[in-house]
Amino acid sequence: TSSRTAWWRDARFGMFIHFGDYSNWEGEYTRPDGTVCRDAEWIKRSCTIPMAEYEQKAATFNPRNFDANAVVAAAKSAGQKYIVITSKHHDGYAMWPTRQNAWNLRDHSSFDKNRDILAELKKAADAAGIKLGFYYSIWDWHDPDFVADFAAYKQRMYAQLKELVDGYHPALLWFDGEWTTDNPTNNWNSQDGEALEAYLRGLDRNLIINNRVNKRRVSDGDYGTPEQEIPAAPVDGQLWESCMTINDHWGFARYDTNWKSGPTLIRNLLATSSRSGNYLLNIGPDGLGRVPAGAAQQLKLIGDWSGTAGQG
Ligand code: JFZ
Repeated sequence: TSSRTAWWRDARFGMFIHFGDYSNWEGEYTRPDGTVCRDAEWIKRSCTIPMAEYEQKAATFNPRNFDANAVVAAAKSAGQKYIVITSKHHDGYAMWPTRQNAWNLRDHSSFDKNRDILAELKKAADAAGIKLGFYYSIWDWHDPDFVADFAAYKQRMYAQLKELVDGYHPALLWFDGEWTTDNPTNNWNSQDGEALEAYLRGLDRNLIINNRVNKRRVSDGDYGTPEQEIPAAPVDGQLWESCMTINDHWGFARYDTNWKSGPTLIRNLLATSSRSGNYLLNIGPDGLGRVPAGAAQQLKLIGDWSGTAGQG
């Protein structure tokens, strides 16, 4: 344990945010034959939406109601100490104006060209004393080079991560998608993981990085990431964080109002912290960028119960 990870070890409770162009589908795709297919951040893939159609929909994405202060206030109301938002999910769409391609919220949307939601969130989080981190998917469904020319893809990925680290100074990076077998000749291997981790620590030696940057071994990154489960005991003294949905999806789905109850959420928070883990509880803002009222309500319940609301 090092002083570098001290804030994270003490935090115990964070907010995960799955937000992207997929949020604009609101969890439902109507096929040309009229049948309906449902999923959230995976909708492109699970519902086999043709790329051209998926891109057209992204061009209408306009999260004009995204309010960074409201998001941070919701986190505060729950007693959450850090926020991890999807900067790029598997569909490859960047939520900041990346210079590596045009598949991003600035260049491929109907959103205000002067706004940058990651910058807005960073500013609001800093003002509230909340740490900000970025989820970043190694797997990319949009960039043809993910399969065609992996070296070229990796170069763009490094460039995007440099944009994120230099431009927004995140406290943490949360990798995912290292497990894909989409490219059988170029699976993410331990050399890839080691090289990427070393590169990032060269950019900012204080970064906290999850172990999905590599092969999820105890020695990879700073902490393990069991998903939708709370392990009975920590693995080999490794720091860990359990991420969970607050309903049944990560991304927004308008029909999903199956909010976990206050007692369930509080039990999960207690179970993780009593085993020295962190609890990363997810919300999925809707296509306009609004935090669903049901999610905000459950977050406040946790804060009211634990008495930490507004204490920072
Ligand atoms: C991944 C994503 O595919 C998903 O959309 C979401 O972002 C989630 C937080 O992470 O899903 C996973 C990742 C790892 C496993 C399962 C689902 N796993 O190791 O079993």
